[in-house]
Amino acid sequence: MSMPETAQAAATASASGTVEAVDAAAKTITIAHGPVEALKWPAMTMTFKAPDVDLASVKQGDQVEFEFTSSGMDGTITKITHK
Ligand SMILES: [Cu+2]
Repeated sequence: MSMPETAQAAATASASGTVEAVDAAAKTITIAHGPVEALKWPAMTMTFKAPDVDLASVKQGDQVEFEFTSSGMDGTITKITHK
């Protein structure tokens, strides 16, 4: 199955890292993540939007793997699982 690539502004990538903070009110998760080769990102700590994630399922210190879409340095997590 192939997805049409028309109008696909956002890139999808996956990464793993450690949860540094969860903000349930803002619906964001801050993660210290490893390098993301697909996007040529170095390892860093950044805050991702997570509007569709069950934030009760993650907490500070969790080791996670996650998928996200990015538009520049603006990332939105679409899926997150514990390692
Ligand atoms: Cu980053």
